[in-house]
Amino acid sequence: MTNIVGRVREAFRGDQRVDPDALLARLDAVRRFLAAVDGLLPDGDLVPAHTVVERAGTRLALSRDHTVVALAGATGSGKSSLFNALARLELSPVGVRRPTTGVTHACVWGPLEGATRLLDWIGVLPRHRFVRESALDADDETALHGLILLDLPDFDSVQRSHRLEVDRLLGLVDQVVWVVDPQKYADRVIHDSYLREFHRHRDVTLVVLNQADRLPPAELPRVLDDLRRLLDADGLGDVPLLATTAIDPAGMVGLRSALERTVAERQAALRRLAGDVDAVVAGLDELVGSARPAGGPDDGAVAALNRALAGAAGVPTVADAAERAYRHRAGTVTGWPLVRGWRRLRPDPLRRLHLPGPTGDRDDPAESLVAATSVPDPTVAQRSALGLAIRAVADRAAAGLPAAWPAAVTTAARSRLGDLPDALDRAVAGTDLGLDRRPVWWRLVGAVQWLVTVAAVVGLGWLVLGYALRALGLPALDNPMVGEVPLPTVLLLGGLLAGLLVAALTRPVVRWAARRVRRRAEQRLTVAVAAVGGDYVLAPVRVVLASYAQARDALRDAARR
Ligand SMILES: Nc1nc2c(ncn2[C@@H]2O[C@H](COP(=O)(O)OP(=O)(O)OP(=O)(O)O)[C@@H](O)[C@H]2O)c(=O)[nH]1
Ligand SMILES: [Mg+2]
Repeated sequence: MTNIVGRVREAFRGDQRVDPDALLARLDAVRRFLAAVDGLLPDGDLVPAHTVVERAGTRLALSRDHTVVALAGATGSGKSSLFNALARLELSPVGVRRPTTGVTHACVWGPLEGATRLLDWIGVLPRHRFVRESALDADDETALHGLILLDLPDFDSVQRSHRLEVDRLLGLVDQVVWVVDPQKYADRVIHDSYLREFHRHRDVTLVVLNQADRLPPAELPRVLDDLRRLLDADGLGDVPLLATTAIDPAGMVGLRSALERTVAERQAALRRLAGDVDAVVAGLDELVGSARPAGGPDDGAVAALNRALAGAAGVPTVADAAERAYRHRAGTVTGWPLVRGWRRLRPDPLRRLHLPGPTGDRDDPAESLVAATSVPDPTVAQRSALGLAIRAVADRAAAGLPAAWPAAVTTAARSRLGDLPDALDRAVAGTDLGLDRRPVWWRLVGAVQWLVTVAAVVGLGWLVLGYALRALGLPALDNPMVGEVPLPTVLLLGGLLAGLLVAALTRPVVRWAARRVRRRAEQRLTVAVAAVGGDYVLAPVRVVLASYAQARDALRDAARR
């Protein structure tokens, strides 16, 4: 399984330019990802992605000509002093009482108008916004045109509101200048809570060791080396590290030219957002991974599901009834005519289940609308077998997917469980069991039975008439002879024997045909029931698997720098 984060890291280059269109495409991929997983993954895990999409959309829609740079650091490190030194004006009060700066101050190089909406979004109060554009020194400052410098409160503040303000702004600004001083540069708070967290934004990160003048010149390289080592451990090995002295213009040259480069490149906003997308992708990687799901559950699990559905739908019961109905109906047509009527009085096995009777209709025409059969409800065992089969389908379909997905697949597989009984009932009721038409051979046999019965009745009548005439002393009938036996006797006995013989010969044929009917009914019902399983169990599962594939592809696109 290739790790997306790994690929992001590989693709990462500190000085790589970020193409705005490529960034927009990545953001679009994050949006597609969010759409694909909507309702499938826990909302809480998706907050950072939603935030980045929303924030990036707004930032890119606002001024791209401005670069928002924040001075962040511990109290007393000299943020406000650097801010004032860069502005060459005393804009943000510098004090001895700590913390001094409680609200963010902003200085805009160039006209304020273009920056106003950006500052509104960032949330700097109008009375703390300053403009650095003086006719006197306009030329000196042109290199910084487009810069919006923010002097942040202290992030290690005793004031909780300061920390919250800093955390909020660090999520919005384009570039951060971390200000440390010789005393506190190794503080754990700055490294553990802030710098380390910023490792994905190292191409918009700059670290300055301020108050360099407080160190003996020989000490400075040693402190810088030590700081560099700490930055390496924070994952910020390649970020620029400068020494500054806020109280001496000469000590500001390095920082000023670094900011001039940043402003000239106009890349900071794009790089920051690209870093945000990297962070989001890395956070989502575990949720989605890169497993390629099967197109659906395997054949074995589907076959087991279909068997369980057939059991729950009463397919064996209906197939059995179809076999008995065939025998019953054949009997009413091919049986000995004198007992047919009695047979007809017995209920048709299929009609007892409220399935189509001999004429293909139902007892009550209204029933066909609701298609409710009287097939017995599934037993507890059948229900639990169905539950297990659905679970197995979900498990097999979700095999190999990252943790959050199997639950989503199982939920999808069970999502229409409540509708399943009615759907199965409708499927059974709507299946043509192949019993609508009476086979021609039934009628032929029925006609033969009538013929031989009529012969027997004629023979009987003839004999009775002969006896009656003889009893009354009237002249006897002249019975024609068939060999040695009188014709009426031949008709009576022959008719009866022939009837029995036809019945005896027909019975095994009917049994054989009834078994075929049963098998055919079983096949057709199984197909109908499997279609219900496809619609009500497999289709929702496939939707989740398709969403997974879309999410995975979208995340892969979002990871592409
Ligand atoms: N010697 C020397 N002192 C400095 C330097 N930078 C700042 N200071 C002093 O350090 C103290 C704190 O400076 P600030 O600029 O208020 O520090 P801050 O980071 O803004 O502090 P908070 O607003 O409380 O977060 C002040 O007394 C400054 O004069 C520097 O480069 N060299
Ligand atoms: Mg300050």
